Amino acid sequence: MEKLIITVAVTGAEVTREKQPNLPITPDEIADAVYECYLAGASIAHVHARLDDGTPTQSYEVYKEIKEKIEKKCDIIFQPSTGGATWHTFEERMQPLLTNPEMATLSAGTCNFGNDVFLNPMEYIEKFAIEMKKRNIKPEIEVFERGMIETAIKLVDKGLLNPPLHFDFVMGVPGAIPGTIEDLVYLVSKIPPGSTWSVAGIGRYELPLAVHAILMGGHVRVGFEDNIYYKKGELAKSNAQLVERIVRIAKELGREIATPDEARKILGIRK
Ligand code: KMH
Ligand code: ZN
Repeated sequence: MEKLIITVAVTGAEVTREKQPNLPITPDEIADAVYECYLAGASIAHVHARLDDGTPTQSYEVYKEIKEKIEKKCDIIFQPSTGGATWHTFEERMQPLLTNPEMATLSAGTCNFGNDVFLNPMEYIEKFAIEMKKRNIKPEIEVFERGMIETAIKLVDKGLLNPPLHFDFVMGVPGAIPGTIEDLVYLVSKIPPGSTWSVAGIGRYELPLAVHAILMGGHVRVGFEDNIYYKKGELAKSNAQLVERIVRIAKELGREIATPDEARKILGIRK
């Protein structure tokens, strides 16, 4: 089996310090948390920027600062979010692409997101894909519902995405696809041959889905964006603690961990 790519989603746009006191917020805190996760075995950093007061921002300047601070510490793959928070405008969501990252997220459809709506009409998806193609940024296609896989395939037909595609199944968001193993197996069965995939289970779904992904030959995303607990009733001490657990389990199950350069090779990213 391919080596395991571990993505860490250190901050997200929804979690607060009140809920998770160790949430990294400032560019320095985010870069330090990412570096700790890199040392633990993560090869991709999925990043959401925040203002110093914790408000999610899609500001080019803040993303650039975070990117530069991470690059000074290690060669982890920087993957900013084009999803932002549900209330960010399309124009704001575009801004992280201006930093020319190696990768970025591309959400492939609209869904309910708790009490909010995560809005991704075709026009947005196509414009993000065009911009990523222009800048040679590898899209990670975020799938919150099964139909989003079909949308990605349509973009391949239109020449806006180049296969092999890389999918991330975000499972267990209230209002979107549940975080069950059956749903994961179903999604994996529907992606084009030759694609790569990872799973980001939300909350209590994070660990069981990650373990199944390791066994199925997929890849794994963990971190405070998706889950703030180590186990029921016990907050995680850090993002790195969640990465370290995945590394231990993967090794026990016979999956070696990919370095950032090995992840680049698996995903077809040219540095
Ligand atoms: N915060 C969510 C509304 C992404 O990063 O691309 C969207 C999200 C997806 O987190
Ligand atoms: Zn995100």
